[in-house]
Amino acid sequence: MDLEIAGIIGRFSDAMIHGGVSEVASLVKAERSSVESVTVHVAVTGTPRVGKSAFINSVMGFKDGEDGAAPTSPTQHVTKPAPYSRPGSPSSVFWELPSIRGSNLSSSDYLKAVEVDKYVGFFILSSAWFTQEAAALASELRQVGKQFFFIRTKIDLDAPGYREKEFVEDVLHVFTTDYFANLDMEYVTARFFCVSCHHVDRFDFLECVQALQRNSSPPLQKYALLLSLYYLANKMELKDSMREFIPVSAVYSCVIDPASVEQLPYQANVHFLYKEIQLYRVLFELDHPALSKRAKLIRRPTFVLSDEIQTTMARALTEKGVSEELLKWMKINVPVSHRHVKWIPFLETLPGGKLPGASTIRLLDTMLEKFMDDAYRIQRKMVAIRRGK
Ligand SMILES: Nc1nc2c(ncn2[C@@H]2O[C@H](COP(=O)(O)OP(=O)(O)OP(=O)(O)O)[C@@H](O)[C@H]2O)c(=O)[nH]1
Ligand SMILES: [Mg+2]
Repeated sequence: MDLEIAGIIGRFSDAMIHGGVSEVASLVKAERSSVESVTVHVAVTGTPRVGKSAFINSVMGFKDGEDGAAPTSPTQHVTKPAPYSRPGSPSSVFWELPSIRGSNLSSSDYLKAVEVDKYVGFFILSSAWFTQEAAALASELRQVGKQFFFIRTKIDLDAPGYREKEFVEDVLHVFTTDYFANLDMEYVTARFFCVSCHHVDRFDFLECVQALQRNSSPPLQKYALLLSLYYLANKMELKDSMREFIPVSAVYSCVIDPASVEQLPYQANVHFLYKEIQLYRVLFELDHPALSKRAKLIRRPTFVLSDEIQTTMARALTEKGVSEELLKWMKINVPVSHRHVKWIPFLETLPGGKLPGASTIRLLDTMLEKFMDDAYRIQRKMVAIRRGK
């Protein structure tokens, strides 16, 4: 699926005209599996021992030495790109690239050797000042149209004034002393972040991953990055990206194995909707494993966070609850949001008219909105506890 909404609606409408509901059913399955099969590749490079492996491990949530983690001992640096992904979540792969120092390759030959086209973006790491090699690489990346970020690592060790202008200019000094025609200080500073791989929740760690997610294109790659690294994502951006898919899920519920539901005047695939809402709950970290992991970070029992959840479906999700919500949205009959209005003409062609699709869209849209509010309440609670309130 290319996420070009007009294109998707066009394909659905054509399928309905030429093959009816069964053709729409095959298409909706194909569109979903094409989304699920997207893999996004991200490159992590820099000079030796700057923390490339540790950075990847922190993004993936690996502990040092854990199965699948990138090795961080001095004897184990990579000589060719090495891929890492989270078990069960292969849609984003972070590659540790060989050091940019000592290869005797020009920047463009280095990028050719590591297959630059494969990656959606590059993180260029340094644990001190950025060097000539890093700047030349960035210059080349800009020329070939790849996004990149400068990451100053190990900030926990020695940078009390890391947000100060003097510090930033010192670390990025090479850009002012050497001539990089397509990289001025303003451009470079906008892509500069300070991280500690031992503190994912401090300094700029979240910001640098979110910048990658926000600036990735095409939209399908952005969507895959947001979903696979949901625990680092900006929740508003995650929600906005997922909202685009809601009508496709509503169509799925209407045409793939729909069944009768008590009191509902149309058939729906309640089990599918239940799984969909369960996924929302995981992505907004409202499920029990996520809550208890976060509660441990603030040294509190899990209920301190779960008590912040106000949405019934986030607290206790059941298929019966999904059926009741569907019934509720069918009765209320509120129009779909502005964003989804374009789908109405197509939904009207489905069995039972627009009501089944439209009320399912409203249900899923409301769940996303409410789950995000719950996620923010939990976030605020954690901040308050950390501040000792
Ligand atoms: N304090 C601190 N130490 C770090 C940080 N990142 C990495 N390290 C340490 O720095 C050392 C090198 O980290 P690696 O992740 O192996 O660095 P690398 O760039 O992959 O190294 P090579 O692959 O050998 O070039 C390890 O001992 C890490 O534990 C950080 O943000 N803070
Ligand atoms: Mg390494």
